[in-house]
Amino acid sequence: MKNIPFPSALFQQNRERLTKKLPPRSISILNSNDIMPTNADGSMGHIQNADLFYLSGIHQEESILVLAPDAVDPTQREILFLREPNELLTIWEGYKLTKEQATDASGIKNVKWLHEFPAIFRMLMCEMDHVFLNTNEHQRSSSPVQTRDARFIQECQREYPLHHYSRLSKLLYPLRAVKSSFEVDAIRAACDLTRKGVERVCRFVQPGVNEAEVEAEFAHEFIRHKGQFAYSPIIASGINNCILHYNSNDLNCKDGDLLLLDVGAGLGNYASDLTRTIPVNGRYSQRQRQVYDAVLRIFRAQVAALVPGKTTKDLRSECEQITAKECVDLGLLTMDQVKQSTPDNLAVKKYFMHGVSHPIGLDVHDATYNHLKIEPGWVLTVEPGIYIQEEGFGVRLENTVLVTENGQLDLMADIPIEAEEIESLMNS
Ligand SMILES: [Mn+2]
Repeated sequence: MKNIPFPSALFQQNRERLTKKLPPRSISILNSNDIMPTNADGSMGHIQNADLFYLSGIHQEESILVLAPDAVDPTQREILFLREPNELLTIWEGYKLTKEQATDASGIKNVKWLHEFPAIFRMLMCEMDHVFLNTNEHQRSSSPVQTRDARFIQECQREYPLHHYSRLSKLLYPLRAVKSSFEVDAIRAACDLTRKGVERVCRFVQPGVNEAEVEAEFAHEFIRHKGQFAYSPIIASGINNCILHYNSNDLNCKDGDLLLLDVGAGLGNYASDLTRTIPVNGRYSQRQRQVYDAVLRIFRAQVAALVPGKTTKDLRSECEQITAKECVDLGLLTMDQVKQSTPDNLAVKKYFMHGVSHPIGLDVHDATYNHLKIEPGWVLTVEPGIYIQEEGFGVRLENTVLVTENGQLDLMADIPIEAEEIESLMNS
């Protein structure tokens, strides 16, 4: 990932917001993500821990952030520990941050090298009572691999068993959900890059192109603007429309088929998330258009439904209700089937089986808890769909939307979504 600079004020502000929620004599410790190995001497690219980045703006591996707002020595209240650069490291791995650069990026004045961590940490632990440690609490996270934070939790609790331990995520996730103006601008820039990709692809697609070529068009547009895919793109033509997480992206697009594009650009550390379903030959068939317009109506209704006070679960059940009605109008379900639905056995799930909104920001599926209620400043996706296996196609539409005090701001409002707009772009 290419580093897009943010003002250090963003991270300073984030630390202040967290500090206000901490009880007296607290210490919080956050670790970088590991660089994951592949085979032989290979490794994957480094993806920074989003919580550490949120509080420091630091991209580098093996970094540790320590926050102890009540430390007796005022210089110890915010400390960043980094790998010490040396000539060998620079030759093999490239440039590592100097202390001055780390201060510029983070606003943290006290930057130390990693070898100084144990002694300073011990001193602070002896002063503090409450320890806040970082965990990944996304409900669908299922990695068997232990993170650096998880290893640290074990070491820390073994070394200091009588401290009072708490989960930092409980405090941090509600903060991360409410985006600052810096963050909204960053997400908006990612959305704008997604727009460039969509426009390019709509002009490119025609019968016979391969899904892989379509993916490459997006990649070209994203990478030349210093962005990347925010997540593995789904480029799914024909019946693959109905496979929710299809990502083999290697079939030829056939005349008469629909092509589902679930693709978002990431820029700096921020993500965007979009889905469009376009006709391979540039014109929707009558039936495709019927389904498309139904999904677009649901989309419009669900954007308007993004109001403070609701949970994403509330949004999902509202969406299920209106999707069920549209499925009746499309002849997919009968009124009786809809009426006989029970919460555990919704008829509409045959055609719409996923959630309609998730928060987005540093992560595509951003840090959240199900019980959190939407507040102004949240950025969420809106992504209804109708998937008709028996007719061999599905339609999903998705934009990234900001919730404001008095409504919603669709950050992708300028990306074509009406069927006619898509057709005219494809035929231009
Ligand atoms: Mn999404």
